[in-house]
Amino acid sequence: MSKIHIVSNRLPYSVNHDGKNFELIESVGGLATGLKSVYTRYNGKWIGWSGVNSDSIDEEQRAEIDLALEEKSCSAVYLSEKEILEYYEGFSNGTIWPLFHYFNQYVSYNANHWETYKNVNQLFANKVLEVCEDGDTVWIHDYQLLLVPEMIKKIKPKVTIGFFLHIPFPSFEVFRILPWRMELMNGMLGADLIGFHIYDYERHFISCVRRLLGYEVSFNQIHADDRIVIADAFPMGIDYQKFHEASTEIMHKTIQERSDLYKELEKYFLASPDRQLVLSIDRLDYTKGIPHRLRAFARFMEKYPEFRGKVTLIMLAVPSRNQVEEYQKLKSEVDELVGNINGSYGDINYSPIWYFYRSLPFDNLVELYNSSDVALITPVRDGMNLVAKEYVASRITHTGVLILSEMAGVAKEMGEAIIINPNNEDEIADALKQALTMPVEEQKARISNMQERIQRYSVFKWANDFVERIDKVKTVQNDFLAKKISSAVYANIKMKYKKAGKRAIFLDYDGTLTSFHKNPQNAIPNDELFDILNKLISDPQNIVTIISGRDRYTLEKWFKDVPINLICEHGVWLKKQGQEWDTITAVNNDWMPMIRPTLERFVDRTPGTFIEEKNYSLVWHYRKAEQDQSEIRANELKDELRGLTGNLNLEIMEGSKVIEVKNGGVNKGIAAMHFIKNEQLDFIMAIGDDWTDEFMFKELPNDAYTIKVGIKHTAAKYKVENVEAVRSFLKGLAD
Ligand code: ADQ
Repeated sequence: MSKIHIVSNRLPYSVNHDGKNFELIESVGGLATGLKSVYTRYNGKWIGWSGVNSDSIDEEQRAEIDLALEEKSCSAVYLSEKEILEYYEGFSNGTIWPLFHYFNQYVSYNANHWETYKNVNQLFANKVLEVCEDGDTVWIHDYQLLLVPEMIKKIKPKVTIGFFLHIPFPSFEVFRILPWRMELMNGMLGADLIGFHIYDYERHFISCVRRLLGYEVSFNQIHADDRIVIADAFPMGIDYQKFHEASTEIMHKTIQERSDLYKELEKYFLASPDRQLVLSIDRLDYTKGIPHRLRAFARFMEKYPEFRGKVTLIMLAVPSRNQVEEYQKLKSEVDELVGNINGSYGDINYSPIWYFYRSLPFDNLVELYNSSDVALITPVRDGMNLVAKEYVASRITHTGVLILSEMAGVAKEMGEAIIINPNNEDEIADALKQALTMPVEEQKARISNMQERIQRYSVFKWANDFVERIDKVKTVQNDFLAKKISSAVYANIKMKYKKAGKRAIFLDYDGTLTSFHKNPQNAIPNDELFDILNKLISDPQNIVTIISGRDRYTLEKWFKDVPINLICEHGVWLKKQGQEWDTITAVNNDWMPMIRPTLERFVDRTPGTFIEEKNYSLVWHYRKAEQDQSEIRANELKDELRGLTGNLNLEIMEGSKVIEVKNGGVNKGIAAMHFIKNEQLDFIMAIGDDWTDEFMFKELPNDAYTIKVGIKHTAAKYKVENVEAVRSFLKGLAD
């Protein structure tokens, strides 16, 4: 069985090291638990940083740590103090983190940090390359390792790579700000499957791929140069049972068995039974909207004074990245706000806010989830937010209310929460009132619905889903590989070619013999192409035909010195060498004045597009236009045209960045068959790249060699990657 390896910035064990001795401490976080279930089941390794500063240990100590980690199937990357500072705190947390969370003002642009980020990503990739073999799968996590997929793929293309981003992927307008945007994009596209928490991030990523790299995308399949890459959404879950069971257990404990924290809470409740608790938990991070939340809580105290003395906000902030200046400033701001609010609304017996700046053991966390009437989770931007799910999972009585920011990925799944805009203090104040007075029946209905969903889609299901999807990506990719012309297939075609008495060869032009140009008039054949064609034509046994959607004047002009056959406008016009232009069906253009105004309207609305009028067709070109917009317009246009062309016997053809309307009853397949109908042929071959060529692939006899250029689905028997591959294939045949 092939293995699955996990790669993340941190290993699921941290190494506690006092300069002499060390111990391994297992991480009990949900992600670690979920992923451990994957790499242990599939016999893989977990590659990551152990948290040790490599400057502080010698070779011997490192070997000892490695050995201990080896027993846990972990393989450690070691980072020096400088690397930690520049790769982790610098580029990861000082550049990518703020930018991807839309905090442009905090983004640092430091070329040294970028260099170190690249180098450290290479260290991770090297470590992975040491442990993985062809056929294995590697699942890489998060924004610290965006370049690792490409680094692995380059060296070991037969390793399947999954990548999951735990934070938001920003819109193109934000992502484009980064000087290193291309490198990061290409880095990620080394993966075969790229996962995000929600569809919005996937959509942003795909739009960046289109705009920055110009790759075609159909649905969520990205047609990269040599591979299909799939982007998809996998909303991460939690270990639901763990929270639910721990909460049940805690509920059944006597007061004496409970923690000190709970005993304090109990005193508070006993003092006044109508008291209510609002809970907020996060890392102290500017993305979590903590100052906004505090101001909104003050607004609530102000607006609804009847709750003063009765409602307390327990605010838990886990210290985080406290070396970074923005985090230090945030800490001061939060300290000050808490002080102000407690000063303004508290008294000797009552503090509106209980503020804890520390991490808590799991049991305490569950106790808090269990005892709080409301969870107030208001990030200004958050990839997912697991605290929301943990709160819901811990509500074993099904009571409780979740107030949730619409800016958290989790809001997409939790429609039953009270959804707020974190910047709207008034709305949050009202939401608090609504939550604190919500009838129990309504609370139960809302919580139960959410519980059902997060129980089903746990972190284990999430991890399994991702792994299964990687397998499906392989199937899509293999569809291409299965048809790719191998050396054995090539040898066979060449042998049949040599033996054949008479041969017909149909070659599409744009995207097959030559690459696309923004301006189609610039896609002129070059000397290399003329050489190849002349070689093929010089063999009297060959009937070589260019079969294209182009108009006849252009092709005639370009190939006037080459004795080649031409089929133009998708089969409307045919010209055998030495003969005049001919057509196989009676076609007319009466329909053009009716259709043209529609196309003109689309040109007016879509900058960069234009109309080409061929003899028997009208074409709307959108290659030069802004990609996302023009694709939407193309769909609209097709839709409108379908309505208009119903009774006119017209065909709407979608080529590569063109929509063409032409007389029905003519296509490349019919034309090619017409061309060879009286010939005695031993070898037929057709090469083309877009779906107008599919007519040819379908119509030609079964024993024809039909070859698709590119990785899209096709009726052709074989595939080649690109124009260069077509040229070298034809050169090989003709030699
Ligand atoms: P985080 O930004 O860390 O994660 P979150 O998803 O809420 O945010 O996870 C926090 C975790 O820390 C929770 O499991 C919670 O129980 C724990 N925790 C919080 N406060 C604690 C405390 N005081 N003591 C102990 N434990 C505490 C990033 C992204 C998120 C994304 C996750 C997972 O920023 O958007 O949801 O990764 O992909």
